[in-house]
Order: sequence, then C-alpha cells, then structure tokens
Amino acid sequence: MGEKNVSQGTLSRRGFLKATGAAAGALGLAGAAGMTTAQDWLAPAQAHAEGEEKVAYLCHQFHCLGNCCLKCTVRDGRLALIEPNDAVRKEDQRICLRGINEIQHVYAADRIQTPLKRVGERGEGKFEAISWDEAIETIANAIKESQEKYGDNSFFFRKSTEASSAHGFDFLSKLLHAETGGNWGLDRGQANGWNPGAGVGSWSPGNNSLAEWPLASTVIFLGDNILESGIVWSRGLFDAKEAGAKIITVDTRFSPTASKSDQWISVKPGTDAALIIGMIRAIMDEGWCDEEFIKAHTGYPYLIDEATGEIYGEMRDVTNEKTGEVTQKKAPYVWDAVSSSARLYDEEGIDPAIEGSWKLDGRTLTTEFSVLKKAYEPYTLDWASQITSVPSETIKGLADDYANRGPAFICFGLGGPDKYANADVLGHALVLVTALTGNIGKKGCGTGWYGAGGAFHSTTALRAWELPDEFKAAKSECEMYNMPYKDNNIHVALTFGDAFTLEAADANSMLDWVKSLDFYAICDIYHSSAVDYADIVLPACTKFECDEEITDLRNCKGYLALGQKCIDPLFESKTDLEVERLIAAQWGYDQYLPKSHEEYARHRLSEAKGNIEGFTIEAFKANQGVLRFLDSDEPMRSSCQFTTETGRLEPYYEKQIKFGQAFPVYETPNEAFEENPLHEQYPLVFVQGKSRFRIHAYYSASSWFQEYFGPVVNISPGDAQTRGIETGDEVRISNDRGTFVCTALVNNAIQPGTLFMAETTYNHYYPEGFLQNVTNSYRQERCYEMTHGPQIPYNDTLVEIEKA
Ligand SMILES: Nc1nc2c(c(=O)[nH]1)N[C@H]1C(S)=C(S)[C@@H](COP(=O)(O)OP(=O)(O)OC[C@H]3O[C@@H](n4cnc5c(=O)[nH]c(N)nc54)[C@H](O)[C@@H]3O)O[C@H]1N2
Ligand SMILES: Nc1nc2c(c(=O)[nH]1)N[C@H]1C(S)=C(S)[C@@H](COP(=O)(O)OP(=O)(O)OC[C@H]3O[C@@H](n4cnc5c(=O)[nH]c(N)nc54)[C@H](O)[C@@H]3O)O[C@H]1N2
Ligand SMILES: [Mo]
Repeated sequence: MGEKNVSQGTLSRRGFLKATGAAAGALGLAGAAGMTTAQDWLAPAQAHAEGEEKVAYLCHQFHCLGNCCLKCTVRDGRLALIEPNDAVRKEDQRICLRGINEIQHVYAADRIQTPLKRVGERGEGKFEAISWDEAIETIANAIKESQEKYGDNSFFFRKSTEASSAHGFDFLSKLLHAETGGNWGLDRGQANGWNPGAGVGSWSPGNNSLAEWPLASTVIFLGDNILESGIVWSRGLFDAKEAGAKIITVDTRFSPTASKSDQWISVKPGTDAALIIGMIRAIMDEGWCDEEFIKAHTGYPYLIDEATGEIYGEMRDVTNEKTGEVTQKKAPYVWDAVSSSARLYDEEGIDPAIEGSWKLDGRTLTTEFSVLKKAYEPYTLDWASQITSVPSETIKGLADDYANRGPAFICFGLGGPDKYANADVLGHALVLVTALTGNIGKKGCGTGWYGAGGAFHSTTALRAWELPDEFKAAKSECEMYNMPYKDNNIHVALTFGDAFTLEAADANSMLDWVKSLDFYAICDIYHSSAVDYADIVLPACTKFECDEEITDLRNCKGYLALGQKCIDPLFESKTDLEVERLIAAQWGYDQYLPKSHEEYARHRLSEAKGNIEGFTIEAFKANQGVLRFLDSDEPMRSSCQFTTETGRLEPYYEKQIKFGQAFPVYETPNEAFEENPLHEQYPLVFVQGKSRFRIHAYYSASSWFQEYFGPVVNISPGDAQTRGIETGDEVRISNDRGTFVCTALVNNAIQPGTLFMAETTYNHYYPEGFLQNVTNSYRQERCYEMTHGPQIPYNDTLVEIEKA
C-alpha cells in the first residue's frame, strides 16, 4: 500500500465508476485502473479522520466451511476494518487471515467489472465491455434457441458451491428445466464405501461430535489436515490434546496437522485401505475385538451360505412408517449358541456365535466373521507394511491404540485418501475396523468426517421458496465430470462460478468440450480460468456488497446469521439473485422469484419453529445479525442404532459380491502406484490438498497471498537433487494429459516419490498452463452403483517434473 497512490477520501461510487470507465471499456477487468485496486485505494486512517462510518455484520465464506460471523467497519463507503462479530460467545468469535485480507481482496485487480462479450477465440480471453441488457438478452436468446432446437435439457446450469450454498438458492435450473450435471463427484469417495455398512449420511456424524474429541483417548486423523482445511474447528484438536488424548495423523507428507500430533504415520499415496486392513488383521489376530459389541450391534455373527456367499435369512415384510409402503427385506439368521440352532438375528434371549461352521438343510453355514478371517489370511501385517511402507510394528501399534486405549475417533477428511479411485474400499474397511472395536455410538468415539455441520449446530427449519409445480430441473442424464467423455445433449451452458476447471479434472479434455459448445456464459466475481472460454461474462459481487440492506441468511456454526450490506456493488457488478431475476425475466418468470433478499429472508423465517422459533428479521437486527440456535446447549447424542437394513453395522456387502468386494479387497489406485508401467515415464505421485491461504481458487486475486503463496509445488530434497531443481526454480510438471509451469519449493516434509501442491489457482497466475491440466479424471465403474457415483481421483495422478 504505497502512500503516494492514496486516493481522495470521498469519492462516491458514481464518481468512482466514472474515473475507471476507460479501463472498464477496454477489458472490464479491474487490473488496468489504478484507482480500483486496494493498494491504490486504501488510504491511511488519518486521511479519513472525519469520514463517515458505519458497522455491518455478515457471515463470511462458506466453502472453507468456516462461516465466520464478521463485523465490518465501512468508512466513506469503503470496507475499512474486518473483525469477528462480538455478539457471538467469546469462544465462537473467530476470523482468519483470509477474512482480514478481504479488505484487499474485495478491491482486487482481478475483479470482473462490467458484462463482457468475447471478441477473440475461445480460450484467448479477449473481450469487450457490453451493457447488462445486451448480455442478458444474448444469454436468454442462446438458451431459447437451443431449447427449441434440442430440447430443455440441452441447457446446462451449474452454480459453484460457494455461489449456491452460501446464498441458499438456485432458481434458474428449475425455471428453465436445465440439466444440472448429476452426481457431484466430490468428497464422497469414502462415503460410497461407508454407506452400505453404517447408513447413508452417517459418514458425517452430526451433533457436537467435535466437542467430544476431548473425551477420546485416541484421535486419528486419516489424511485429514484440519489445521488448514478446518481452521475454525482446529480448536477441537488442541482441546483433545490438552485433555490427554493421543493425536495420530496419517498423511503422505508431514502436514501442519501432523506437526501438532503426537505421532505422524507416513503412508504411501492411495494405500490407506491397506493400512486399515492391516489394523483389522492385528485386531483379529491379537483378540482385541469387542465381542459384546460385535454380538449386539454388528452383522459379524450373521450366517453366510458358504456355497453362494449370500446371507442366509428370511424375507420379511417391512412397512415404511412415513409412506405406508410395504417392501420385503432379508432378515439374517445367526447361530444361537444356547439352542444350537439358526435363529433370526433379532430374537430375544439368544447368544449369537461369532465364529463357526454348521450344516443345515443341505447348506454349509458360517458367520460373516469367519468368512472375513479366511478372506484376510493373505493380508498379513508384513503385506500391509509392504503396500503402505509403514513398518509392521507401527501398524500394530496403531491398532493397539485404536482398540485398547479407550474410546477412539477415526476422523477422515474429504480430501487426501478420498481422491483416489479406490476410496470406496477404504470407506468399507473403516466400517469393518469400527465394528470390530465398537468405537462408535458411545461418547468420545466415532468414525467419519467431523467437519462442517457435524461439528456445530445448524437448523433445517428454514422454509423453502416454492416454485409452481411445473418448474423442475431436468432429470440428469450426464454428470458434469462425464460431459467430455459421455454422449450428452448439452449445447448451451451457464455457470455461476468456474465449475468447469475447479471441479473437473483433466482440464484440457474439459475445456475442449466447453469449446465445442454452441454457447457458454459465466457469472463470476473474479477472472477465473473458465472466464477465458466464455462468450458472455457477467460480473457478480462479493458477500460484502449488495444493492439492499439485507444479503443472506445462513447457518453459521451454532448461529443463524443475517447478512447485512457493507458496501454498494462495486463497478457494475450485481448480486446473484439480481442476475437470476434478470435472466428469468426474459421468460416472464421473474414473477415467481423473491423480489429482494429481504423478501426471501422473511419468507425463509416465516414458519420459524424448532431451534429457530421466534427468530425474526427485527431480532437479528437488534442483535448484530446473529441469533444462537435454541438447542445449542443440548447434550451430545450418540446411538448404536444405524440406518442400515438391520439397524446394525453391516460389514458384509452382499450386493458387491459381483465386484469381488463383499468384504473390502485391497486394490491399487487407478494410476498412482509403482507397479503401473506408466510409473517409468512418470515416477511421481502428484498429491494435492487445501491451503490455509485459499478457499479452492478464492483469494488467488489477493496480492498479499500471491506474493508468498502463489502456484508452488513442494518436492522432496532427493527428488529435487536428481533433477537439478532448487527452491525458486520454475519447473514444468507433465504427463500425457497435459503440462504446466510453476515455482518449486524443496521441502523435507514431502515424501520421496511424491509432489504436493495446494489446489487450485486460476490459470493466469501460472507462467504456463495450470494444475488441473494433469489431474486424473478416471471414473471408477463400480461406483455408478453406489450412493454418490464415481468420485474424481485428483490425487491418483502420476507426473514427471523438470526444470522449465
Ligand atoms: N483453507 C481451506 N479449507 C478448506 C477448503 C479450502 O479450499 N481451503 N476446502 C474445504 C473442502 S471443499 C474440503 S473437501 C475439505 C478437505 O479437507 P481435507 O480432507 O483436510 O483435505 P486436503 O487438504 O485435500 O487433504 C488432506 C491431506 O491428505 C493428504 N494426503 C494426500 N494423499 C493421501 C493419501 O493417500 N493418504 C493419506 N493418509 N493422506 C493423503 C495431503 O497431504 C493433505 O495433507 O477442506 C475444506 N476446508
Ligand atoms: N486438482 C484438484 N482439484 C480439486 C480438488 C483437489 O483436491 N485437487 N478438490 C476439489 C474439491 S474437494 C472441491 S469441493 C472443489 C471446489 O470447487 P467449487 O465448488 O467450484 O469451489 P468454490 O470455491 O465453492 O467456488 C468457486 C467459484 O465460484 C466463484 N464464486 C464465489 N462466490 C461466488 C458468488 O457469490 N457468486 C458467483 N456467481 N460466483 C462466486 C469463484 O470465483 C469461483 O469461480 O474443487 C475440487 N477441485
Ligand atoms: Mo470438497
């Protein structure tokens, strides 16, 4: 912030727009206009000593899962100070570097200023400024033309998570019957494998789980780097540590979370399932199982027909309590040791055998547990050690800590091991190990992802905005990540945020497909990578800007928060709601949408009951925009009732016999393993993860962060030395999918044979290409039959690196 560039104190928004008009006309991007950027625009405090000041409260970004409640001081119409909202309890007051940095980021040079029309080739990034009217009409005409010619679902509409989850609406996909791109393909790899055994949704256990960490004896972070990816709940880690819990982090690199743990277990990329299978073997071999739990709460004693591998049971009518619908379900038998006979698993007064083999009605019956023991004979500790490169004794010690020290958590993340093609096998193995030890359903233990909603209270009582019945999104025929590879009917696309390059891997394939579309438009705040490929670009405003006093209404970890406007929309930007209204108006559909954020917020609160009963806009205004949920002090809940067919943990997946995965069978990653012939040419695994300096690509535009945390690849000293690479060198990373250039950082926290890079910065911050050019877009076939479909295996990527 150079003093010589300080601008006059009281430039009004209108005057400001005039002053920057020339630059806006040229590109519509802020860069060229000196007055528009934070460096030039932020004046030292004394320059504004007599300025006008107001305070506004809002909830910050959603997608770091932080949702921090902020207090913003606005001076002379500019954001001048950002602090935690002091109306929330002291222990809930928080802000991170990114929040403080918004003062610079909101006014960053990389903002889109005006609507733009492409004038060069797709990908070239050449634009001219146009009016909002022209931009909206062009978009509507392209959609209408395509829908008339090819049908409703020829229009693809997608909002990035930050654009949708933070604002709480997506009306256009329903109004225009759009294809929305089906399964997300993100963050549900382990959940795919966990769901059949423990119940859909239970991978993210709710209800104060984070507050339970201090009750645990052992907390294992399995590829979950919460000190960066969950900054605001990292407090749970330190509380647990102080209370005496042993903290163990399993990670390919010495991550920040590993550095604060009692033990770091360095595992080969994509092999965590083998680590858990090794633990399972140790627990069975050493007799560390919780037999009482196994009998009462798991399917391990269920009988299996040895000849078919099927569960031996009796079909039962089950009535759905809500719908009254009757379906048939298999009720398994167990072998009752009291009567020496097969009995239904839920009969009173029986004592199920955990192991054994019996003949009955011409069948040979055995238990799930016995089948597992036999199936896992080849999976010795030495085998697990060889696959994972973790010493056998360490794996055994981990199993000992988990099974015998007292209540234990396994906290998996949504990154790390989730982003390999074999993540479902890992999720399944986690059901097995949890079921053997009974580390679930009691206080101080559990398995799953403990971030976001699971870590704090939220509400589900906000009323939805109803559209007339005829407005429904098209039934999805193609996942977005499949669009370059699978036949589909998409001709026209509109995205809010850069879904194409942030969410999908293998950007060259994705962007070739985008280029082949008849028309593509994007509404974004910053100059994201996909902008260069759009025919029309619309400038969105940040959360700090609004054209009315109220912005959004949001779950903010224990509180509901009503966002207030800090400043007017900068440049010619508009709120997402206004943009959706403008587009809907082209069909006359704007009549169905809320006219303002205030109307929408009032509607959502209009049936406020349960933990938000009595919450009103006026009450929010009187309390600095935040109200604490009424049930926030409710005691922790834990239960051994699972939402599976039998209500117990069910480790054996009959439906996956056809995949050879009735019990988890170890499988290498799709690409990132040493025996892969591709490994000779591309010997390094390209591991990615979240960074505390960004939310995905967000904050790329902040020059403070750019200076220190731009696109940097971390490489181990050995791998760097053999390639003559030193810190600060420009390096080229390549594989058959593509190539990019960034800066190298030689770092002994990195495992030899791997690289680590924070995902993802917009393409124009790299000297050439960008990270997503090399990532793997493989789709695991069997996952089409799982709850969440194939997940994008970004980390399952082999590359080579050289000095550029
Ligand atoms: N600051 C910040 N926070 C965020 C986000 C953000 O963008 N920025 N995004 C949010 C979102 S959407 C998500 S999904 C979560 C994800 O949060 P996390 O689950 O913590 O995800 P990552 O940071 O991607 O990866 C975690 C760790 O996995 C390690 N890892 C990589 N491969 C393996 C492996 O094979 N085995 C093991 N054991 N470890 C491995 C990496 O080295 C990394 O340290 O973060 C959320 N929080
Ligand atoms: N290579 C690689 N890629 C990855 C990952 C990885 O580990 N490696 N991780 C993946 C994961 S876990 C996730 S969840 C995804 C996240 O990918 P996304 O869900 O797409 O990320 P978000 O940060 O939610 O959305 C960012 C986009 O929306 C824009 N935006 C932000 N706020 C608004 C708004 O209010 N209005 C509008 N119109 N636009 C807005 C931003 O400028 C940006 O273009 O990334 C995935 N991509
Ligand atoms: Mo994610």
